[in-house]
Amino acid sequence: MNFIISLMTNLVLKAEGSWWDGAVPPPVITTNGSVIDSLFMYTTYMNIFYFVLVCVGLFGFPIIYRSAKNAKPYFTYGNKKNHLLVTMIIGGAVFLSIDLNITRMSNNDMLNHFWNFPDHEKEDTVKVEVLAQQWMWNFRYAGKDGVFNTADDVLSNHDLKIPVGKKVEFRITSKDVIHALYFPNARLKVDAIPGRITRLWFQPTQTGVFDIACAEMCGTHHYLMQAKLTVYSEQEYKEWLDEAQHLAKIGNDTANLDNYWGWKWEDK
Ligand SMILES: [Cu+2]
Repeated sequence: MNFIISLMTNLVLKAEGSWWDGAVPPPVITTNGSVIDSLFMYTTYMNIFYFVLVCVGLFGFPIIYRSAKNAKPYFTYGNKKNHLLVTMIIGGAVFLSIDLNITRMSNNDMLNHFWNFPDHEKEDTVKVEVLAQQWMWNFRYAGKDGVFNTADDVLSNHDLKIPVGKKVEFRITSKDVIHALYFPNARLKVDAIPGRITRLWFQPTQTGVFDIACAEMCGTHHYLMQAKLTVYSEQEYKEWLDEAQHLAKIGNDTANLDNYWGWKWEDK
């Protein structure tokens, strides 16, 4: 469905590039983003299958029962036992093969991938705290001491840097209204809600620069909440982090309380 909607939107709005560009989602750059694509493709193919079936009936029956071959019309209310049975079988097949099966697939994806958060004690992971505000994305790394909301934290706006191959967990909140942190290339988004901490994680598989957006209409300048995601090689990331930590140490205004918007990261 997503595929068809974006194809239609692109045909109507004539977005940049070829008409096909808007119909295909941006490349997946994470270990498990492709499960979302599979879900969309499955839904699309099943819809096409039943659409073709409906068309066969819609155009086939008028031809089979045309007046030239059936001079005497046959009247029916369609309420005989076998009519009801056929209706129930078709309805049941749609329900089982589309609704129930995509519910099963999404549930599996949730449990096996998206809610299967990394264990920070056992694995070498990256932790990032995120504060959304009208209209900016603030990112925070714990710094050398490994503790969030201290003077040596690395802070950045609209610019997120992570290493390739490592699991990255984000904990997100908002300063004002509801926003939504959206990584199109990871096929992930989660709401940023004032007074609550939400979270998501992914593991990038390739380096490069990608988009981050706000996926919640959060006010007049909602469109300004675009940020940049840079996936570095491990070496590049290490060099960047060393430099950023050095700059944080000499540059962070430790007296400015606005800089302490972070919180204690707790693993249950
Ligand atoms: Cu926003």
